[in-house]
Amino acid sequence: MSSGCSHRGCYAPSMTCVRGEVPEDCPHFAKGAAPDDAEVSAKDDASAERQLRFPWTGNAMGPADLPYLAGASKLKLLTLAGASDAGKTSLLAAFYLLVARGIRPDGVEFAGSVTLEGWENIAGSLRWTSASGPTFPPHTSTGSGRYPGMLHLALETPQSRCELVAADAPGEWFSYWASNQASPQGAGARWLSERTDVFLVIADSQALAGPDRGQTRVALSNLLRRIGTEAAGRPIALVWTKCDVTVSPEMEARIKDAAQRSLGHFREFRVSMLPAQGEEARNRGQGIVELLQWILSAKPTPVVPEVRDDASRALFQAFGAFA
Ligand SMILES: Nc1nc2c(ncn2[C@@H]2O[C@H](COP(=O)(O)OP(=O)(O)O)[C@@H](O)[C@H]2O)c(=O)[nH]1
Ligand SMILES: [Mg+2]
Repeated sequence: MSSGCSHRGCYAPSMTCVRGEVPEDCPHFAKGAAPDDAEVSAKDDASAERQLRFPWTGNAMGPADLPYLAGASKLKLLTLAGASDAGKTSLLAAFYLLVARGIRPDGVEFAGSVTLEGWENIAGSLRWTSASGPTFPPHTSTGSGRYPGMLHLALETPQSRCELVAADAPGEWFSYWASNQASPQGAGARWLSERTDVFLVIADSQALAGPDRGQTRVALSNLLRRIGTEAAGRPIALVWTKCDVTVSPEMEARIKDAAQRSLGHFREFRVSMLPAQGEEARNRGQGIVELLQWILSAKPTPVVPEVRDDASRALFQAFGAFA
């Protein structure tokens, strides 16, 4: 999203003006446009002076765009936390493709999206056909951004409407954040962790079965520990991606044990873009609809305050109650 406006947080003319003005009438917009551009566009736009603009572009959203959706209803922000190449973008693309093709949890209906172009960008290359398996999306690069691209999907469920916003963040952010909460390179992961409603921690079966499995296990354990300290009762699922690849029972037990110690309460899912062995349908993968169903219904659990048998603290609390 390039900005032609000098006002902070305003992305006019690609989106509506944050001050509610027609951009051409806004002093910030005039200041923001480079003189050459301004002259050229003045000539070019002479006929189509005032275009119709929307508060969204269709592509992935940034944080500045969230208030537009948040104003309409309660958002559910979903974070896929996992290493690079763990299968995060493929999983998101799979949600979109299945919903678009009517393969959805019972009673759930597609109710719109303001980021259809963003979904198409990641899903275009997952190209599932009934005859052949998937090809995969391009790598999500770290770039210089501090904020993730977010994709929106409105779903009507039997209980209520859910405005799901999924963050497709680069895996590198989570690696930095897992080893150092204050890491500048992990700022994007920190931003997400502060705001997210549902965490998916991604366990890459292929990496956990491969030659670098030891390193992958340590990185995943660090990530589980970090999320465990930050989650504060928010729902978490441990998602084994690429479950078409078999992980050794010892490795699986060690990861589950790490998750148990770090997270306490969590759900577990297995997903793959490939069909289960012997299954005919090659265009729906495995476990994806079940995971989406859980995401839609997941709710935070109230955190019970730690009871400490500490006399001086009790005295302070008693004093606080009177003060
Ligand atoms: N075998 C297998 N490989 C997968 C699956 N999903 C993704 N991959 C592979 O993992 C690579 C990285 O996937 P991607 O979704 O880009 O990972 P991200 O970096 O976490 O977003 C892809 O290019 C595929 O080769 C799966 O379900 N099964
Ligand atoms: Mg990616």
